Amino acid sequence: MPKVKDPGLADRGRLKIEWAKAHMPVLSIIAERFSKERPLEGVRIAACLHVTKETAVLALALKEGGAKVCLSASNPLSTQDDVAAALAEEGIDVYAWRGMSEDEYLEAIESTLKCDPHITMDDGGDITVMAHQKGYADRIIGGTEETTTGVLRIESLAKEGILRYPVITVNNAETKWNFDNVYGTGQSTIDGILRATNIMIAGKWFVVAGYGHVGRGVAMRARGMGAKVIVTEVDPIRALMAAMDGYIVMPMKEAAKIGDIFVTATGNRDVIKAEHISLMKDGAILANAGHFDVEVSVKDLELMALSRREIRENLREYLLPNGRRVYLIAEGRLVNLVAAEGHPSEVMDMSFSNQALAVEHLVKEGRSLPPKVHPVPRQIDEEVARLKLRSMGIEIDVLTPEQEKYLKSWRG
Ligand code: 9W4
Repeated sequence: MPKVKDPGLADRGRLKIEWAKAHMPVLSIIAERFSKERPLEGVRIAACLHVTKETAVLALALKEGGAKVCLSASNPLSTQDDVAAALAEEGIDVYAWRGMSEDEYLEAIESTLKCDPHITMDDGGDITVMAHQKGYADRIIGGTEETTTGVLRIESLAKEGILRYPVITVNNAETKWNFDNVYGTGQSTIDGILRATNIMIAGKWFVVAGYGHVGRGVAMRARGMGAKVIVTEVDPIRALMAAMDGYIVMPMKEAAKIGDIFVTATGNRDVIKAEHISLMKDGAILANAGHFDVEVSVKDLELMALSRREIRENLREYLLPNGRRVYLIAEGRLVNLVAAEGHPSEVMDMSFSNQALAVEHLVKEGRSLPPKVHPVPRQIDEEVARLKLRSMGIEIDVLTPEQEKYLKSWRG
């Protein structure tokens, strides 16, 4: 029996799902093909994913393909209760509500394993690990994993020699991580800052700490909105790339004195701490788009501040001993998830299309794959890109036979 917060929210959830689907053309094409070909007829899938409108489009696509889908949340705080209610009405076995306890969270995952799945779909590794710990693994044909963290955990199962079924790492598909990190996080980080503050970006000094994929996306979008963008880095090669992309590069101790808005995207801790905060201008705004909540030292802010106030939702003011005020968005947690809605549907379209096609691949080939971590097959990755281009009305060239021959000759 599905378990959601309030079945009465289903109508609102259905509208959200409809809106997401309208912006997920690739997954829609796949769903249509699935409904004709029914490649997942009789397949039971236990999925542990963030219960969002985009995940709903994926779950319904799998159902169109003939699968029975059991779904639990992959974070106790990320469930959209209206979406969960709508999915329950659509015949998905959902066990998810926002604010569930840690015990309820684990019970929900186990409930989906009790559906006796052929396939697991994971976001963070929890269901894959539990399937192995609780003796469900032997009946499972294969699994997929959506994130870097999950891939690392599953690789460590493989290294210890205890992984019992093949897992496809959707995270490492080109059409997933390139687009998630740069364009998804880039846009949704700006979105989170705007929702939390409603400030104007144009003309501001915008400091981006870290010039990996996320930093690059954030810097690009901040510049596009008219900010003067400064990048800080510790890696000389990345710093050079930022400089040649036209950004101003300097150490955080210098940037701290200039910035109006600071976004961290380094994957490391204490990137902004007391020594920087004490240099900042009155009104400086801090946000984190990197890992967990460690990049901005909230501890330092709390220790330094004479007082603090909640100014708006997700915006806290700290009054410093020097009389200046600095503002922290979403307690230093991921600004794009807490203050906005994560990646836009158009970006999830690609990662979830990889998921759907990876499941189809596992159903066909999984029994002959060794119990290892496997990349998404290149044809699937390219198919997703091709369908996305087509949905955007973009055509590309194809190699002539002479060009193919020429390439082969010099490649040897
Ligand atoms: N969401 C999340 C996590 C924690 C959290 C304290 C109030 C990730 C990927 C996708 O992790 C996700 N904590 C919150 S809100 C919140 C939200 N708090 C903490 O105070 C609120 C998450 C994948 N994804 C997209 O990006 C878009 N559609 C998707 O499925 C979703 C959610």
